[in-house]
Amino acid sequence: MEEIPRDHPRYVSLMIRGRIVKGFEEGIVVPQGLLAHGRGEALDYILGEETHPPALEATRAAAALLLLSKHPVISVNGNTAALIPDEIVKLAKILNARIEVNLFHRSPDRVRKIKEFLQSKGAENVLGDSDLVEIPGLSSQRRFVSRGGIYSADTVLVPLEDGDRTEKLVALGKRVVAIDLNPFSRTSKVATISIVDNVVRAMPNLCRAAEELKNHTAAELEGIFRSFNNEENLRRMIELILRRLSRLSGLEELP
Ligand code: PTJ
Repeated sequence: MEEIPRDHPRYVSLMIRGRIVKGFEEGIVVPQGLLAHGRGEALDYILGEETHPPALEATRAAAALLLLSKHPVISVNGNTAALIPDEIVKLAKILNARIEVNLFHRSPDRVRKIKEFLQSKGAENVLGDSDLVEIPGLSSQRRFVSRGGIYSADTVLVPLEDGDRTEKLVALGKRVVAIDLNPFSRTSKVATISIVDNVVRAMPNLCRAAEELKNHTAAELEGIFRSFNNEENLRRMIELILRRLSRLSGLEELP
């Protein structure tokens, strides 16, 4: 990978871009994943490439919900495998959660590559390549899920998702935690908890929150989860974006 000067004003963003490109070269990320990443970058630019208080609150509520869950599953696609493999493995260990490779542009070869890549980072028992069943009513390739994984999960973490599946998972009675920089997306709107943040910041934060809340009682965790309102949280993120846009554009500050 080409060297990025440390003093470059966009050093972090370029390093992250490098991870996606490397993932693409290794057959983990699809070309469409590069486009999705660019969309994410544009939204993150508006957010100032930092985590905002509503996202941190959503992260804490998500940690509480995941700790309360009996059968949590972390769903992994090409982009998230390339961007945050260590955090996926770490969070799975903290939560005692399963990891499942679930792809929109599914091919047996990519599932295998992503599985092997996660195993090289210390993941155990990565699901997604056998004992598959179909999510009813879902036409995309994401419908193929593992019977012992997403299919029987009570809560599914979907970092960076494409919308169609979240609705179906919620309709099946599952709780969904989404990490998506787009607060207007269908995923963000229908998820139980949406963390509007970049996965590269949200996942380390989620690991920290889960570590911190791990020894809380179920009643305390319930309290944290129940006091969270996804619609209200998304509204605050959208207001924050509007304020930032008016400031960035030099227009009069919105009320
Ligand atoms: O690996 P596959 O085959 O499962 O395919 C993965 C992609 C990402 C190509 C697929 O899921 C897809 O097409 O996704 P979409 O519909 O482009 O949606 C991706 C969403 O993630 C968009 O709302 C982006 O704004 C958002 N996003 C992109 N990068 C990040 C992000 N959200 C959080 N952190 C990011 N780094």
